[in-house]
Amino acid sequence: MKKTEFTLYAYNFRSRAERVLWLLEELQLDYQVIRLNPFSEGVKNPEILKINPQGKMPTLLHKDKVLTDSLAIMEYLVSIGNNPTLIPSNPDDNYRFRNFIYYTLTEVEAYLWVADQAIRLNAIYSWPEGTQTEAVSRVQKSIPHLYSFISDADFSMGDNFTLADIYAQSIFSWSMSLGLKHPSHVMDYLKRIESRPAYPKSII
Ligand SMILES: N[C@@H](CCC(=O)N[C@@H](CS)C(=O)NCC(=O)O)C(=O)O
Repeated sequence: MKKTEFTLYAYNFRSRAERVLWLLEELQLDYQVIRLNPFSEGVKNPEILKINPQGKMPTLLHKDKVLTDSLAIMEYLVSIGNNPTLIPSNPDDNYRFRNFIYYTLTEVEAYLWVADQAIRLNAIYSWPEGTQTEAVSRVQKSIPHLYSFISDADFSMGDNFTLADIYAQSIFSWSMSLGLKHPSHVMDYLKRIESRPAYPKSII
């Protein structure tokens, strides 16, 4: 049997691995997904630790390489893929793109992650009572800046679909799973990007 070029390890529930899955589809790369249960009785799955000692998902195997960290994996895939417009190259567009990514990473995702640690992953991360509420309220304060990137244009960066759209979908849907509501122009944008043919049917 022919070996696939990429193997994506993902959890059997929503995680940052879904970002990488979507990009593999956009780039029409040859891949397989292995979904694993991360824990059994509070102990990390040894199969995951064997592949990535951090025990984190996503983990992507390509040739002899073990790639980790969703955004770094996505940039790697763009660098070897066939669609360079996924990362804007001219200085102004690239600034807007980086501004979106870095702001989201530090001001929004960091708190979504703490909230999730305090809820879904509480067995391994023990946060004090009230952490979830505080983390969600910080997301509530920081996320409106992202709304200003969404307009009548098809995508967050204008006319081209970019990694920022995959990331935005991940962040907006993650925050909705924690009870946040978004304005109607953002919900319309989500419908628009989720209707792309490459949006994976198997996304969790
Ligand atoms: N910065 C990493 C974070 C990876 C990460 O923490 N993934 C979560 C799932 S979304 C995980 O594996 N959590 C298990 C743990 O923290 O032990 C990325 O963007 O890929």
